[in-house]
Amino acid sequence: MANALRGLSKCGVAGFLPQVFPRHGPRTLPHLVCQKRNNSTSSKIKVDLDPSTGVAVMWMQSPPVNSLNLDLLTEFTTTLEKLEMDKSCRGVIITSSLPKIFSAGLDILEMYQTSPEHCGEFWKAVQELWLNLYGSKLTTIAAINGSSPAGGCLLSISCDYRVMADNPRYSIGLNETLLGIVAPYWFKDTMVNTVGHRTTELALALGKLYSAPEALKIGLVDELVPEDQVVNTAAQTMGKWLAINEPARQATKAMMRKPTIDKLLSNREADVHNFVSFITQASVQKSLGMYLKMLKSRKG
Ligand code: CO8
Repeated sequence: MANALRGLSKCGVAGFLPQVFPRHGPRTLPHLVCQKRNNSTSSKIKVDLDPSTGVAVMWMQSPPVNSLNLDLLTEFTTTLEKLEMDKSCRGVIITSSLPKIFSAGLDILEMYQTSPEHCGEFWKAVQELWLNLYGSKLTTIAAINGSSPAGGCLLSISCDYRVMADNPRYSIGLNETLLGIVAPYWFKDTMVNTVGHRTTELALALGKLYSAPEALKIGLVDELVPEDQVVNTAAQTMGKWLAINEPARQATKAMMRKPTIDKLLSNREADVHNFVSFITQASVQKSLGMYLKMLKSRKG
C-alpha cells in the first residue's frame, strides 16, 4: 500500500531524512496545462504528468456526472498509488474533464438494490480511496470546476487545498441526510478538520449544499477563481506548496491527519459491517429509491 502517512506510523516523524526532494523556489506554473504529457491509457481517469514540474493532473472523465462507482473508485486509488511511487511526481491536482460537474459523489446505484456482498466490496473501495488520498505524501489540490456533492465533497476536503470555480450554481457539501442516509464518522471527521465542529454539525444535520461563495465563506474551499482558471490557479498554488521543505511538509501533514486516519484503520471491518447493515435496511433502500426518482423527475 503506497501510503506515506500510514507508513509514518511505523517510522515516525523523526524517520524523515532532511531534504529528500529537490527544492524549488516559489514559482508559478501557468504553462502546466499546455506542457502536459498524457501518461495514462485508463478510461475513467486521464493523467497528465509533467516531469519538469513534478505535477500530475488527474482528470476524472466518467460521464455523465463522475459518480464514484466501483470502477472509478478502484482506478482512482490505483492511479494515485502509481503517482505516489513515481519519483518524478511531487504533487497532484484532481479535477474533472466534464462540464459543470466535479463529481456527483458515490454512485447511488452501487448501493441501491445490490447484494450485501457487493455493498461490502464497494465500501472497502470507498475506504481505500479516502485512506490513500487523505494520507497521501504528495501535495494534493482539488480543482473543483463544477458541483461536488457528498462523496465529491469528501474527495475535495481530503486534498490539501481547494480551488473552486466562482459560479454560484455550483454547490459542494455533505448532503447525505437529504438521501436519508448518514455520513460515516470519517466523512464527518474530515469535514470537522476542514471547517470545525459547529459548522460541520449544521452542515451534516441539514445536508447542506453550499454554493461556491458560501463554501468560501465557511472555509470549505480556499479560493474562488473564474471557471476557466481553476486548473491553472491550482497549478500556481501547487508551485508554492512544492517550494516548502518536503519532509517538513509531509511530517506536518502526518501530524495533522494521522489520528483521523488511524481511527478508521483500527476499525475498518466494523465500518464495512456497519455500512452494509445500514444501507441494506428496507427503509434506507426506500429513501435511496425515492432520491433516484427525484433526480430523474427533475430532468423532465
Ligand atoms: N449516483 C448515481 N447516479 C447519479 C448520481 C449519483 N450520485 N448523480 C446523478 N446521477 C444520474 C442521474 O440520475 C441521471 O441519470 P439518468 O441520465 O439515467 O436520468 C444522470 O446521472 C445525470 O444526472 P442529472 O441529470 O441530475 O445531471 P445534472 O447535470 O443536472 O446535475 C448533479 C448533476 C448536480 C451532480 C446532480 O445529478 C445531483 O445532484 N446528483 C446527486 C448527487 C448526490 O446527492 N450524491 C450523493 C451520493 S451519496 C454519497 O456520495 C455519500 C454516501 C455515503 C454513504 C453513507 C451511508 C452510511
